[in-house]
Amino acid sequence: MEIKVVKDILGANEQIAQKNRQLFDGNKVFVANLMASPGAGKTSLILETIKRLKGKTKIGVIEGDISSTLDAEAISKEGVPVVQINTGGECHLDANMTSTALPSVPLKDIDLLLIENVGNLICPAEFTLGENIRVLISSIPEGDDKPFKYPLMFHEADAVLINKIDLLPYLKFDVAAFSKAIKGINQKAVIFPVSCTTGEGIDEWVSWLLEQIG
Ligand SMILES: Nc1nc2c(ncn2[C@@H]2O[C@H](COP(=O)(O)OP(=O)(O)OP(=O)(O)O)[C@@H](O)[C@H]2O)c(=O)[nH]1
Ligand SMILES: [Mg+2]
Repeated sequence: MEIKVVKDILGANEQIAQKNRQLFDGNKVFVANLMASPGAGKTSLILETIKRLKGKTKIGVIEGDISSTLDAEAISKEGVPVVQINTGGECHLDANMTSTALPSVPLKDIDLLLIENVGNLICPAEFTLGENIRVLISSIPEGDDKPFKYPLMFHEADAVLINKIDLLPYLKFDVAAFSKAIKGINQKAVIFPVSCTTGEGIDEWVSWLLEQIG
């Protein structure tokens, strides 16, 4: 019985996600769903991406958090349209929450919508939002065993960013072993070691993102 309920929820989510996708496609907006643990660097990556694409690509942002508008305030300072979704306890965004935010997103005026999901390595992987790509941000302090512990998240990702590589001299993290573990779960995932602090690897990520937008 429990499994059936979960399937129904996910089926209903998928239907709304398809409607969101039609709206995105109709407005020629490319959408990236950014997923990660709390503090991995989702907002930092969005800020770095905005800086690199200023004057080239018109960006909008949806910020998903259980509570607060802190991340939305940081994005807003960059002069980018941003809408905050407070889930009020839910550990992920879903397609319905996203659709509720869309009337406040200027879809006609943007080319790229970056959606920061709620910080969590489990639930966000289950709920599509209507996005074109799913991006997972892992970070060095989390440890290199995460692909084994949270395989669904790694399986679902089109790209995996390994953030905070500036901390590699101080923490035990085997980038080669981590990358091999990801490839064992998901051969198609593109992997980018980056640092939002030093900027290393960010240009490579942004070039890839622009290629996806086409
Ligand atoms: N050393 C280092 N710190 C970083 C890097 N990227 C982000 N941080 C720091 O990590 C902390 C969390 O970064 P955020 O961008 O807020 O992370 P987040 O994933 O958006 O966090 P939540 O929205 O709370 O889930 C901040 O103190 C950042 O300054 C990095 O590349 N290197
Ligand atoms: Mg954030």
